[in-house]
Amino acid sequence: MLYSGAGPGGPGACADSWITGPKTMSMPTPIQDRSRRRGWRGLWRSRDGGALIEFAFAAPLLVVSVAAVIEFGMIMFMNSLMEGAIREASRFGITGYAPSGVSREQEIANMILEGAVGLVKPADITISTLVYSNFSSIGQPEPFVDGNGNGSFDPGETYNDINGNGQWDADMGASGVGGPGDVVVYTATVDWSLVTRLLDPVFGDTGKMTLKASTVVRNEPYNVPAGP
Ligand SMILES: [Ca+2]
Ligand SMILES: [Ca+2]
Repeated sequence: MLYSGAGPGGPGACADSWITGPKTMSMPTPIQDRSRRRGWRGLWRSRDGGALIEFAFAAPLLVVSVAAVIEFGMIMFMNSLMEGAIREASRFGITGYAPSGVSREQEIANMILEGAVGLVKPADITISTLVYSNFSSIGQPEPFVDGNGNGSFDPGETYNDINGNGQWDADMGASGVGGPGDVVVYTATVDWSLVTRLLDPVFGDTGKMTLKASTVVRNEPYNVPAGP
């Protein structure tokens, strides 16, 4: 027993009071404190191996978490860029204005590509525009006479070629950016390459995912002559 109340110091005295005389317990001196820290340090040293093993288990999770933050941050940033770019391009498109030497379609494509601020190669961006006469026609099939009554269009059945491309289409939208008063759907599809490739098991071995931004506008009646 290190401490006893039965020595000459009486109850509450320390064991070393047998040598130094009676005294009560007090705060450790700086020397005693350093000595204790060395002891604790030795104890910690003995646990270094355990800490390394714990870190070895935690490190992959930490790296994947950081990669996920980077990937989702970049995806959200890219989505935001493309939505802004396509809104800007559509606002230009509704005016009917075409700069000298550049078609409206090319100018709209240029604006969307510039909106990507070089984060995506032009080859990885697909821009499409579909033109409709009104909003309710968006995504609707061209009307047809269902001769065999099976509920779907079959070759040989009569149809109304709304978009004038010489064939029946499940979506009657026409190509181009439309004329005055037309409804136009702008869509930009980005073949986005992941930055770290650490999340390939989630997104697929190609390390790519598809991002899409879309907007619908009606063109201004820009060919209508101004009134008196
Ligand atoms: Ca049919
Ligand atoms: Ca057609």
